[in-house]
Amino acid sequence: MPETASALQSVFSRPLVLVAAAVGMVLAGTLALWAHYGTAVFYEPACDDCWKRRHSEMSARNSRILLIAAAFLAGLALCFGVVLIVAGRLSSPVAQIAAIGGPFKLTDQNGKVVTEQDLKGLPFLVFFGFTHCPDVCPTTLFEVSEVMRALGPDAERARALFITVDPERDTPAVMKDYLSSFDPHLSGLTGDPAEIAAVAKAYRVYFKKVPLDEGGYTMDHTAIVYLMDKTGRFVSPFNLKRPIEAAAGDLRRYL
Ligand SMILES: [Cu+2]
Repeated sequence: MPETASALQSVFSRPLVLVAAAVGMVLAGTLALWAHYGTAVFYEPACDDCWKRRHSEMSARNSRILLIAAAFLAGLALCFGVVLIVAGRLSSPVAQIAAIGGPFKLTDQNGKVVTEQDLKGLPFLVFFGFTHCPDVCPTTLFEVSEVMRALGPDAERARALFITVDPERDTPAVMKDYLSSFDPHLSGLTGDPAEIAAVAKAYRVYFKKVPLDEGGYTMDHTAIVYLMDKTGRFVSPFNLKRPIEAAAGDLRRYL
């Protein structure tokens, strides 16, 4: 529910939506005015008989009120239609984010094959990176380790995945050595280039090999930590820039 509320909030905080709403309201008002003045001419009473005239004025007024109401409602409906269409188009990246994740088959730091089936029933964090990363990856893995540590015994019911985007260098043995400095609940996953490309695509992670002037290469990569629930569905990006206890509490909610 908080996700829905914040999604709505983000949609209605967009200037385009507000403009659409304003245009819709002006349109509604214009239609109502048109109904009031524009149609008056059709009901000009033919005045030869008093009773008849009074009767026709009454029905004309009723019709006009109905028309004004109808026009106003039509304008309002149009306004909301426009808002919904605009909001739908703007929030489609949210829908795309919701499609993050999916099946994968990779190898962990102990040489064991891991698939999404092994994570059924466990909420997990996913982070893509590489062991040669100078700062972002080690910092993130350190923070993830702190979160897992803060979970205490509950960490057994959660997982954290570190998936390499550099399978060429990050063999299971290299991953094992690298992860020995972090929390043991972290799984370091690698695979062949096709498997890595597939899992990165499923998680909408960008990565690219960048040659270095001094020789060798580094990797450019998306550095978002994803929170997935126990059914493997994407929940939200996981914010590590907050007190560890708060981050751990957030993960604990999905246990
Ligand atoms: Cu990195």
